[in-house]
Amino acid sequence: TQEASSTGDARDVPATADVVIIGAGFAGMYLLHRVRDLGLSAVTFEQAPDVGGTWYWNAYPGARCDVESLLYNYSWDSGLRSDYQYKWPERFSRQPVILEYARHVADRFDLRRDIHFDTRVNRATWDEASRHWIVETDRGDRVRCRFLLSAVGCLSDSQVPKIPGLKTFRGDWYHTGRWPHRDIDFSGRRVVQIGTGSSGVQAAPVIAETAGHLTVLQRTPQFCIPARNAPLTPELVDTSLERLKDMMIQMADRPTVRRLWESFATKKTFDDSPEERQAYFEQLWENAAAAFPFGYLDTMTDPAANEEAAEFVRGKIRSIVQDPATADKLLPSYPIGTKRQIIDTGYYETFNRPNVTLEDIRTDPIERITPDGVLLASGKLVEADIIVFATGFDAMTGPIFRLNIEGVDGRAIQDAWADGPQTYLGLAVHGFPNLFLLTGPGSPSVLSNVIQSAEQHVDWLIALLDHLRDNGIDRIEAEPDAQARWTTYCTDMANESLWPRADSWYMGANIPGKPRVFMPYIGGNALYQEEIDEVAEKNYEGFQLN
Ligand code: N01
Repeated sequence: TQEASSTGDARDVPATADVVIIGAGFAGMYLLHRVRDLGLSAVTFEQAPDVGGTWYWNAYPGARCDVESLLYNYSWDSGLRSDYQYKWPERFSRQPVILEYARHVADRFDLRRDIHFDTRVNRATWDEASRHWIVETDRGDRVRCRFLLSAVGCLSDSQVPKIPGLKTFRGDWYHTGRWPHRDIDFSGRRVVQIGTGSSGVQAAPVIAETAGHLTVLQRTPQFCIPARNAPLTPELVDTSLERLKDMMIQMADRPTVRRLWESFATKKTFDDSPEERQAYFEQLWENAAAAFPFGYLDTMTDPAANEEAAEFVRGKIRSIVQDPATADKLLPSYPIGTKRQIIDTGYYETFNRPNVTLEDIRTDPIERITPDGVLLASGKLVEADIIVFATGFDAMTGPIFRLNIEGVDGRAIQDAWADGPQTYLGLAVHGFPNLFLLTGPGSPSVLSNVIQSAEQHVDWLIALLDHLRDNGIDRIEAEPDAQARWTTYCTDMANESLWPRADSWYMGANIPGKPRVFMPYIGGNALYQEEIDEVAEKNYEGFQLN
């Protein structure tokens, strides 16, 4: 029995609930399902008009997943998984296909009745006296809850860079992470695309197919490995399932694995002769997709080994791109694998098209946007009818800060994290009792199959909520020492690798003024599972419960 919200609208948002969940992407949907099973009342707020999270917003041309379809879906319901097994049309699913799957799940498990769409949480305040969170939304809702569970994702705060003059632009502009759900007609139009991360690398080849002219403005060249996407015939599904099952067993059977990259490789780069290495890199180029930088044990730790892999890919770029000056501009110099590894379909080939131009804005930066296009520092005006911003996100912390969370003594999470995110297990934050972050900083999230990471977090959290209820505990908070140890552990682990050496969004380097801290946990899901299980087994060691 729930009283009606005093300030809410006619949408019937309850004024109290055991749990408020923020976000109805893959983490939020599973969480809602499990919370309900536990018999707790839940209110879910979702800023989009539909479920799906990132797969709702990133509807740009060419958007698709870089994890294989047969793995990029929920594993918690065997019926759901087997029903879908033969339905995935391609090895790597397109955005609309994944969104359709999310919708199917919402309907199949009747999730929508507890989700309030088109509603953004814009404030959450801890009330110590009652041990409740008070959650407020942009629609005037106000809900008191015992537990606040954030499932806002890591890449949901899209960033349009502050380039002077955008308001004067006469054409249309779009950000890949907030793409409209309607067809954008590029035919015959002059398109300027800013940004060459995963989104830009996927969008450019598709936009180029119909655009009159596409100019790609590139700040940092990227290493891309062919995705080798293919239609999933029933035969291919069967062989892929066997292959993926073997891979999982192999990974689970290696108890010495302590780091993500050790899951995939068995030998070091210089164990092989140059000829063997070349042959092995060729094999990885054909088959490894996003696992390319994990082909050898030391690619992510030894600069000389990394350079071997990097130079192999640079050789491929030189051989694919016909114009040597353009090929030269496309050659990356950061250690391969230290930015999110991109897998592509025809990205480098796109620059062989007569209607595509590449501009290096590292040497000739953007000065401003004019009514007619993008003006570069050299005085060159790149004329545009449409500008596509593929400029990424304020990753991991951005979506959490937008919630305006105030913990004990009214302290804002932005202040607590002024020097970078600090968490215990990537799940909890000292000073913010009864708040849990799914797939956030300090957890494997963006360095894993994130659906699997979300399930891992949900399962652990549900067991915790059950334990708290059984033991009559209504307040749980990470201890400061445990949080400091976890944060140092994550940083030290990252520093064993080359990851922190790139200017990546993992490091906060894409956002001016953001602290440079490596945010994800690099140990991989298997090690992480052991660690969070151990904490639970030791009666939630590192947490204060009362
Ligand atoms: O964003 P990004 P994204 N002026 O930050 C450039 C996931 N994802 O949306 O590298 C000019 O990677 C920026 O340049 P630089 C995936 O985890 C997955 O592409 O900072 N340029 C870069 O080129 C991915 O990593 C999938 O120098 C500016 C680009 O914009 C993450 O989302 C698909 C600029 C941004 O690249 C983010 O990818 C899509 C400025 N002011 C996304 N600011 C798949 O599953 C930024 N840039 C396949």
